[in-house]
Amino acid sequence: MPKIKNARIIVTCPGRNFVTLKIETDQGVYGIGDATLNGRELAVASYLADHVVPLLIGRDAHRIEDIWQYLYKGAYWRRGPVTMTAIAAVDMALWDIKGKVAGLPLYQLLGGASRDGVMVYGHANGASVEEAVDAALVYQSEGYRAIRIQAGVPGLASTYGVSKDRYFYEPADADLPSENLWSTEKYLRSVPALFDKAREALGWDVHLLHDAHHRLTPIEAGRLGKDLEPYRPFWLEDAVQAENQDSFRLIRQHTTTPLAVGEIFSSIWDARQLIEEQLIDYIRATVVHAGGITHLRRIANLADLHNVRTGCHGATDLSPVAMAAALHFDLSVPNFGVQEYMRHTPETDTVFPHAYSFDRGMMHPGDKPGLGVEIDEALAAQYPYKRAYLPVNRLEDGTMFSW
Ligand code: GCO
Ligand code: MG
Repeated sequence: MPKIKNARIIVTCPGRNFVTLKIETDQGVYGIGDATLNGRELAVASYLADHVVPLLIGRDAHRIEDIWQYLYKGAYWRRGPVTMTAIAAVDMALWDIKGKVAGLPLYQLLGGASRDGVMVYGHANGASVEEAVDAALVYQSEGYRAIRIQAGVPGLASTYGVSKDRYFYEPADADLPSENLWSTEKYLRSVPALFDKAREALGWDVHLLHDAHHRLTPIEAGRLGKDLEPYRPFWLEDAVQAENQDSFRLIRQHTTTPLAVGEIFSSIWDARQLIEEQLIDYIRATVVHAGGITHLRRIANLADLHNVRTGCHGATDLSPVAMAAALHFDLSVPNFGVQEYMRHTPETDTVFPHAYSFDRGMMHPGDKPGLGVEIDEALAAQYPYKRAYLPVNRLEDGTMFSW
């Protein structure tokens, strides 16, 4: 059995910050895991280096479930994004090792492929409806079958989901948080027009998605869902803050627009009521922020019992290591829905050479043993950590609001 000999944390910034855990064994085989928590990267790096790595040395790398339980229960302090991201990184690296030892790609260890490929959605954004629709047309011409569409809100200087680059959205853009302004009234007025124009230009054979980024009240979300029903959106994401899971009951009473939530969830407990009461249609928890493959499988299994499908988060702050793990998971899980995919910069892709591929809107993790992704450490060292925060958001009268 391979014993864990050493574990190291690699922090690099090839265009944006990433934290990677590398676990080495006495048999030469090693594994890597993503530990990136956008805007709070060094907290996870320290949690791993100071509190987790000493616990790993000498353990049998094949005992993935036992190590997961040891790190979760053994900390006494349970859940939370920092802890669960650190556990996720260990979990991913151990699955990588197991796959390499078995000589099999990870999806084979998870039960094999349940489908031929993984449908992904890309991000189309624009300062105006016209620009956003133009960007969506580009995605459609590249073969995307699902497109998230966000447009600037008339009367607001900046809008969530809209960046300088229409094909590349990177929100963690400043050394100190940039401040955005928000008006729910202006936003709610603008979205139906966006969907109207998008359907007119793109037709009905493409899935359209939209993200409200936790900014509405349940009744406002119900109204937006209802207004969008004629355009048959694939989902309305993060309509409200999800700390209070009861909120979704109210939204459900008013709309048949499918609901997605969970990119900031760190454990099954954040989603339990939402899933068991069938208050959502897609669970967006990710392999990196929700405790790794081991825990995400548990969430997906619960979801499967209640007709909830997966729609994992896959923004650029999830490194290619997390992206690879997500694709193995997506290919194998029975109740897969869709996977978010935002292309990384060429710098990021060269620091993390990977086997996964994109072809006309579908992705595949590739057939390399383990995760099928590497980190070029010499290159990573050339990109030192650079502090970067996500923006914050205020109402027009200055009230602090959800970003
Ligand atoms: C999405 C997300 C992202 C997040 C970002 C935070 O749906 O892709 O909302 O854009 O805001 O990943 O780190
Ligand atoms: Mg989102």
